[in-house]
Amino acid sequence: MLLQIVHLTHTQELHMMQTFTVTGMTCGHCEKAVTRAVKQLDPQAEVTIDRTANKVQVQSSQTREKLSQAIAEEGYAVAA
Ligand SMILES: [Cu+2]
Repeated sequence: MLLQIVHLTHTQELHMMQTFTVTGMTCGHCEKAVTRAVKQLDPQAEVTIDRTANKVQVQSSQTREKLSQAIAEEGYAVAA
């Protein structure tokens, strides 16, 4: 029973959707750069970007800190 619960939690973690507010994305190339940065960290990640709203949605098993850092290293400001 306990093992089942642990497994379920792990599965949910793998599919965790995280939303970031990212500023500085001015065109399609920026979207590609952010997507590439996330996928370098996690090739399995699903990235959805709404540039006009400064929203980046990432479905990934990586931690919020690592994803945020990857986007910031690409040269875009990530709100806390
Ligand atoms: Cu651009």
